[in-house]
Amino acid sequence: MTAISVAERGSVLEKIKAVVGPKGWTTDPHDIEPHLTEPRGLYRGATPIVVSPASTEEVAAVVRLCAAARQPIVPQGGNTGLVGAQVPWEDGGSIVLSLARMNRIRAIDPLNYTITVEAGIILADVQKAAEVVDRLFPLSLGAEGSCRIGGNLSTNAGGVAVLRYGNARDLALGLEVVLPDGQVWNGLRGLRKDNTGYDLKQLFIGGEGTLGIITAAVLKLFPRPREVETAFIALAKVEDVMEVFARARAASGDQLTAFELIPRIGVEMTTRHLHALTDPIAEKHPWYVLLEVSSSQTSGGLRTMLENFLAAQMEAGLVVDGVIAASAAQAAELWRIRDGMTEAQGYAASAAQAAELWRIRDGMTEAQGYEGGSIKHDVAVPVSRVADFIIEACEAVARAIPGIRPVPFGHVGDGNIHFNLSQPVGADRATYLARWEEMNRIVHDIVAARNGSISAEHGIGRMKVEELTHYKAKVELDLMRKIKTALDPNDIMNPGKVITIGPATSP
Ligand code: FAD
Ligand code: 2HG
Ligand code: ZN
Repeated sequence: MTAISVAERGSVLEKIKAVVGPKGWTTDPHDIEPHLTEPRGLYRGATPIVVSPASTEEVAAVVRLCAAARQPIVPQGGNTGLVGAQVPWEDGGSIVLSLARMNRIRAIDPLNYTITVEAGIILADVQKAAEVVDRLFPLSLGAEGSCRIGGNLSTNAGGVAVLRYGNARDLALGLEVVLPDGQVWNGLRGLRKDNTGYDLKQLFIGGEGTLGIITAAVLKLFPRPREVETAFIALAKVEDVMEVFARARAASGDQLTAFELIPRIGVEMTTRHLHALTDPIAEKHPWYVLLEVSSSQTSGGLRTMLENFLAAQMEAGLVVDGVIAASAAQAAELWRIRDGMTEAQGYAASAAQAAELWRIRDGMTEAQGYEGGSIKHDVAVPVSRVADFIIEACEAVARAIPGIRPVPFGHVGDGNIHFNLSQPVGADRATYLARWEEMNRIVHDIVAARNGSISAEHGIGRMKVEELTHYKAKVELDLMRKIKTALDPNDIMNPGKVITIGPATSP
């Protein structure tokens, strides 16, 4: 990491404190702690200070000071990222810049179907604000109560409605960004059409804080759905899952909003660990899909369409059982199973629990850590290859570690499989997790053979930096490095994450 002397650091920290005022910084170890760990207990960093500016001007002033002193910065939103990108390095050389205090709605324009928000607003609060003006902000994911828009954009978050509305990249019309030299780029345009040169906002979306700090965004809104129908269906074979998906798309027109795969082991894990959750279908089946259709019209035909569709699939032998939610409350219960998948596999639900997870990490037993160690893969393959990927990858990992428990789940309608691998029952967690890279290679090779992606929606962070260099073409890596070097020549923005630009910057 860029060298900076102790005296220089002390001086820059004092200047930063003066810029943001007493409410805008903390060096208290207790207050800093939640910013250092990530909730699976995989990484724990260090920092001398967490800075929380209250305005774009304050962010810019902080960045200018850091640029002058070559002081590395780690931008942080809700700290729910799953690849360690938001966690500072262990050497304590970076400051954490939290956007949490920048959580205002700057404007809402129902006629233009847009909302302009500061980067620190929590995703669920954007959804609620849209609802108030009878609009929908469709980005939706399990962490929506704590992740923040700047983090969603910086990771190009996906979630459960990509099928219908696209990912974060598709939902942003304009950005305001503080660049690594402290200049502010005001690109807050609410335009659907704007071909005035390179689409610069796309560099920062998915940039994981390595190219600049997003301080505000203009986001797209949509008509509110008037009818929503949710079904939980059971299937015998994963090949049938994808056949049902193709048929559901055709049968529902453009009304399929979500198509989420859950394996039997996922239902067992969530019902075992999440409070008051029960199996929605009495019989056990190998695969389930949580399927949602929605319409902004109120013709009342959606439920009949879904019932007829499922009856036809049962007749065809593809769907073996299923329930359609009778109320919004029942639908929410079904979604709790889906959204609880991450927690049940060992993700702490709160900062306090995360800290505890870290403390007990090495000696963790199955009971303490829900299902014990979980080796993660967030991969994408063409939708037509989802089933054969799952079958081949399950066989391959079982050959390597007998008793391993694959938990393939998620947004298969987008070709995105969270191919997570829970440790064999009774295995030692640390010994199991030590095989992370070996498992990654097995799974990612199978993905690469299908022209897939080793990170569908969570990003690269620090977890997949090496893996990226293994699978991306040199020409693509070189382009990424050129962009990083052009925008951030001193490598102060989240250094060492996503792409490294030289030995001097490799932590
Ligand atoms: P953080 O974790 O704080 O940061 C993530 C990255 O963005 C870091 O690189 C950070 O430096 C950078 N960053 C944050 N704010 C800014 C900013 N203002 N400017 C520049 N850089 C910034 N992800 C999905 O895509 N789909 C899912 O379905 C999904 N489900 C999840 C479910 C659970 C239970 C959990 C815990 C996580 C899930 N995630 C999912 C991952 C995570 O929620 C997303 O990546 C989210 O978008 C991160 O937002 P955050 O505010 O927590 O960002
Ligand atoms: C989800 O879809 C998230 O629930 C998290 O992307 C996936 O836990 C995971 O690996
Ligand atoms: Zn996901």
